[in-house]
Amino acid sequence: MLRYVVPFCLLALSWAQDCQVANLQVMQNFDKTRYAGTWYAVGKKDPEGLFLLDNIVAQFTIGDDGKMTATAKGRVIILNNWEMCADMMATFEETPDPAKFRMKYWGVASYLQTGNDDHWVIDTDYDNYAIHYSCRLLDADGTCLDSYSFIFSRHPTGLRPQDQVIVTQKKAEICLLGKYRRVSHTGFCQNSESLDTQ
Ligand code: RTL
Repeated sequence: MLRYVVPFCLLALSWAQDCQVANLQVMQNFDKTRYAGTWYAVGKKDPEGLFLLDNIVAQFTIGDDGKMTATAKGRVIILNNWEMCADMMATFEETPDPAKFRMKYWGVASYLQTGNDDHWVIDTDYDNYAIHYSCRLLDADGTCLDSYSFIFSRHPTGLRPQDQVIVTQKKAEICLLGKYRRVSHTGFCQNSESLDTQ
Protein backbone atom coordinates (compact mmCIF):
# COMPACT_ATOMS: atom_id res chain seq x y z
CA MET A 1 0.00 0.00 0.00
CA LEU A 2 2.73 2.44 1.06
CA ARG A 3 4.39 1.70 -2.25
CA TYR A 4 1.60 3.64 -3.95
CA VAL A 5 0.84 6.22 -1.29
CA VAL A 6 4.38 7.59 -0.86
CA PRO A 7 5.02 8.35 -4.57
CA PHE A 8 1.57 9.86 -4.84
CA CYS A 9 2.16 12.12 -1.84
CA LEU A 10 5.49 13.20 -3.31
CA LEU A 11 3.80 13.93 -6.61
CA ALA A 12 1.06 15.89 -4.85
CA LEU A 13 3.75 17.80 -2.98
CA SER A 14 5.54 18.65 -6.20
CA TRP A 15 2.34 20.15 -7.61
CA ALA A 16 1.83 22.41 -4.66
CA GLN A 17 5.47 23.25 -4.56
CA ASP A 18 7.30 26.48 -4.15
CA CYS A 19 10.52 26.18 -6.13
CA GLN A 20 11.68 29.73 -5.53
CA VAL A 21 15.27 29.54 -4.36
CA ALA A 22 14.71 32.27 -1.77
CA ASN A 23 11.95 30.19 -0.16
CA LEU A 24 13.84 26.91 0.15
CA GLN A 25 14.02 25.64 3.71
CA VAL A 26 17.54 25.17 5.02
CA MET A 27 18.80 23.49 8.17
CA GLN A 28 17.55 25.26 11.29
CA ASN A 29 20.16 26.22 13.93
CA PHE A 30 22.94 24.87 11.76
CA ASP A 31 26.02 23.96 13.81
CA LYS A 32 29.13 24.02 11.62
CA THR A 33 31.29 22.36 14.30
CA ARG A 34 29.08 19.26 14.14
CA TYR A 35 29.18 19.38 10.31
CA ALA A 36 33.01 19.26 10.34
CA GLY A 37 34.83 16.10 9.35
CA THR A 38 34.62 13.74 6.44
CA TRP A 39 31.60 13.40 4.16
CA TYR A 40 31.31 10.97 1.25
CA ALA A 41 29.11 12.06 -1.64
CA VAL A 42 26.70 9.19 -2.29
CA GLY A 43 24.39 11.11 -4.64
CA LYS A 44 24.75 14.20 -6.79
CA LYS A 45 22.77 16.42 -9.10
CA ASP A 46 25.09 17.94 -11.68
CA PRO A 47 25.24 21.56 -12.82
CA GLU A 48 25.89 22.60 -16.40
CA GLY A 49 29.42 21.96 -17.64
CA LEU A 50 32.41 20.20 -16.12
CA PHE A 51 31.86 18.57 -12.75
CA LEU A 52 33.16 16.04 -10.30
CA LEU A 53 32.26 12.55 -11.55
CA ASP A 54 32.60 10.11 -8.65
CA ASN A 55 34.81 9.13 -5.71
CA ILE A 56 33.93 12.51 -4.20
CA VAL A 57 35.04 12.96 -0.61
CA ALA A 58 34.89 16.29 1.23
CA GLN A 59 36.56 17.21 4.47
CA PHE A 60 35.32 20.22 6.42
CA THR A 61 37.42 21.88 9.11
CA ILE A 62 36.69 24.69 11.55
CA GLY A 63 39.83 26.76 12.20
CA ASP A 64 40.89 28.40 15.46
CA ASP A 65 39.35 31.59 14.08
CA GLY A 66 35.99 29.79 13.81
CA LYS A 67 36.06 29.90 10.02
CA MET A 68 35.08 26.88 7.96
CA THR A 69 37.37 25.58 5.21
CA ALA A 70 37.20 22.39 3.19
CA THR A 71 39.12 20.15 0.88
CA ALA A 72 37.52 17.86 -1.63
CA LYS A 73 38.73 15.18 -3.98
CA GLY A 74 36.90 13.64 -6.85
CA ARG A 75 37.43 12.02 -10.20
CA VAL A 76 37.16 14.38 -13.16
CA ILE A 77 37.78 14.22 -16.86
CA ILE A 78 39.40 17.34 -18.19
CA LEU A 79 40.59 18.44 -21.58
CA ASN A 80 40.70 15.58 -24.05
CA ASN A 81 39.62 12.65 -21.90
CA TRP A 82 42.28 13.10 -19.26
CA GLU A 83 41.02 11.30 -16.19
CA MET A 84 42.41 12.45 -12.86
CA CYS A 85 41.68 13.18 -9.25
CA ALA A 86 40.82 16.82 -8.73
CA ASP A 87 42.27 18.07 -5.47
CA MET A 88 40.16 21.06 -4.44
CA MET A 89 40.23 23.60 -1.61
CA ALA A 90 37.54 25.95 -0.37
CA THR A 91 36.94 28.76 2.07
CA PHE A 92 33.50 29.71 3.34
CA GLU A 93 32.07 33.10 4.03
CA GLU A 94 29.22 33.21 6.51
CA THR A 95 25.91 34.93 5.86
CA PRO A 96 23.13 35.98 8.26
CA ASP A 97 21.66 32.47 7.90
CA PRO A 98 24.03 29.99 9.61
CA ALA A 99 23.17 27.22 7.07
CA LYS A 100 23.95 29.42 4.04
CA PHE A 101 27.56 30.04 3.04
CA ARG A 102 29.39 31.52 0.08
CA MET A 103 32.07 29.07 -1.01
CA LYS A 104 35.21 30.15 -2.83
CA TYR A 105 36.96 27.17 -4.33
CA TRP A 106 39.97 26.38 -6.46
CA GLY A 107 42.10 23.45 -7.50
CA VAL A 108 45.51 22.64 -6.08
CA ALA A 109 46.53 22.55 -9.74
CA SER A 110 45.94 25.83 -11.51
CA TYR A 111 44.20 24.23 -14.51
CA LEU A 112 41.33 23.02 -12.33
CA GLN A 113 38.06 24.89 -11.98
CA THR A 114 37.76 27.86 -9.65
CA GLY A 115 34.51 29.35 -8.51
CA ASN A 116 32.37 31.22 -6.05
CA ASP A 117 29.18 29.29 -5.29
CA ASP A 118 26.47 29.13 -2.68
CA HIS A 119 26.88 26.30 -0.21
CA TRP A 120 23.60 25.68 1.57
CA VAL A 121 22.98 22.90 4.03
CA ILE A 122 19.38 21.87 3.49
CA ASP A 123 19.29 19.22 6.20
CA THR A 124 21.64 17.07 8.24
CA ASP A 125 21.69 14.91 11.35
CA TYR A 126 25.47 15.52 11.50
CA ASP A 127 26.22 11.82 12.17
CA ASN A 128 24.85 10.10 9.06
CA TYR A 129 23.58 12.29 6.24
CA ALA A 130 23.69 15.84 4.89
CA ILE A 131 21.93 17.42 1.93
CA HIS A 132 23.82 20.21 0.20
CA TYR A 133 22.42 22.62 -2.38
CA SER A 134 23.86 25.30 -4.60
CA CYS A 135 22.10 27.46 -7.14
CA ARG A 136 24.47 29.02 -9.66
CA LEU A 137 21.94 30.83 -11.81
CA LEU A 138 18.56 32.28 -10.89
CA ASP A 139 15.77 32.43 -13.44
CA ALA A 140 13.68 35.59 -13.78
CA ASP A 141 10.85 33.93 -11.80
CA GLY A 142 13.13 33.20 -8.84
CA THR A 143 13.50 29.46 -9.54
CA CYS A 144 16.92 27.97 -10.26
CA LEU A 145 18.25 27.58 -13.80
CA ASP A 146 21.54 25.90 -12.93
CA SER A 147 21.97 24.08 -9.65
CA TYR A 148 24.04 21.31 -8.17
CA SER A 149 23.51 19.31 -5.04
CA PHE A 150 25.27 16.60 -3.07
CA ILE A 151 23.85 13.94 -0.82
CA PHE A 152 26.58 13.31 1.72
CA SER A 153 26.98 10.33 3.99
CA ARG A 154 29.42 9.75 6.82
CA HIS A 155 29.97 6.29 5.28
CA PRO A 156 31.13 5.57 1.70
CA THR A 157 28.72 2.65 1.52
CA GLY A 158 25.64 4.84 1.45
CA LEU A 159 22.72 5.91 3.59
CA ARG A 160 20.74 3.95 6.15
CA PRO A 161 17.17 3.20 5.01
CA GLN A 162 15.72 5.59 7.60
CA ASP A 163 17.88 8.42 6.25
CA GLN A 164 16.93 7.59 2.68
CA VAL A 165 13.33 8.42 3.49
CA ILE A 166 14.25 11.87 4.80
CA VAL A 167 16.61 12.51 1.88
CA THR A 168 13.92 11.62 -0.69
CA GLN A 169 11.53 14.02 1.01
CA LYS A 170 14.12 16.81 1.01
CA LYS A 171 15.03 16.20 -2.66
CA ALA A 172 11.36 16.79 -3.46
CA GLU A 173 11.26 19.94 -1.32
CA ILE A 174 14.20 21.46 -3.19
CA CYS A 175 12.55 20.53 -6.49
CA LEU A 176 15.28 18.09 -7.53
CA LEU A 177 13.58 14.74 -7.04
CA GLY A 178 14.61 12.36 -9.84
CA LYS A 179 17.60 14.48 -10.84
CA TYR A 180 20.28 12.71 -8.84
CA ARG A 181 22.83 10.05 -9.79
CA ARG A 182 24.51 7.66 -7.46
CA VAL A 183 28.17 8.45 -6.72
CA SER A 184 30.40 5.39 -6.63
CA HIS A 185 33.45 4.95 -4.42
CA THR A 186 36.00 2.68 -6.00
CA GLY A 187 39.10 4.04 -4.26
CA PHE A 188 40.17 5.96 -7.37
CA CYS A 189 41.19 9.02 -5.34
CA GLN A 190 42.52 7.21 -2.31
CA ASN A 191 46.10 7.84 -1.30
CA SER A 192 46.37 10.50 -3.95
CA GLU A 193 48.55 12.99 -2.13
CA SER A 194 48.13 15.48 -4.88
CA LEU A 195 46.89 15.41 -8.38
CA ASP A 196 47.02 12.56 -10.72
CA THR A 197 47.69 9.43 -8.72
CA GLN A 198 45.46 6.67 -9.94
C1 RTL B 1 32.18 20.64 -2.33
C2 RTL B 1 32.32 20.85 -0.82
C3 RTL B 1 33.70 20.76 -0.32
C4 RTL B 1 34.61 21.71 -1.00
C5 RTL B 1 34.41 21.83 -2.47
C6 RTL B 1 33.27 21.35 -3.12
C7 RTL B 1 33.04 21.49 -4.57
C8 RTL B 1 33.92 21.22 -5.53
C9 RTL B 1 33.71 21.37 -6.94
C10 RTL B 1 34.74 21.04 -7.76
C11 RTL B 1 34.75 21.02 -9.19
C12 RTL B 1 35.87 20.68 -9.84
C13 RTL B 1 36.03 20.56 -11.27
C14 RTL B 1 37.31 20.38 -11.74
C15 RTL B 1 37.69 20.22 -13.16
O1 RTL B 1 38.40 21.32 -13.60
C16 RTL B 1 30.82 21.21 -2.68
C17 RTL B 1 32.23 19.14 -2.65
C18 RTL B 1 35.50 22.54 -3.20
C19 RTL B 1 32.41 21.88 -7.44
C20 RTL B 1 34.87 20.62 -12.17
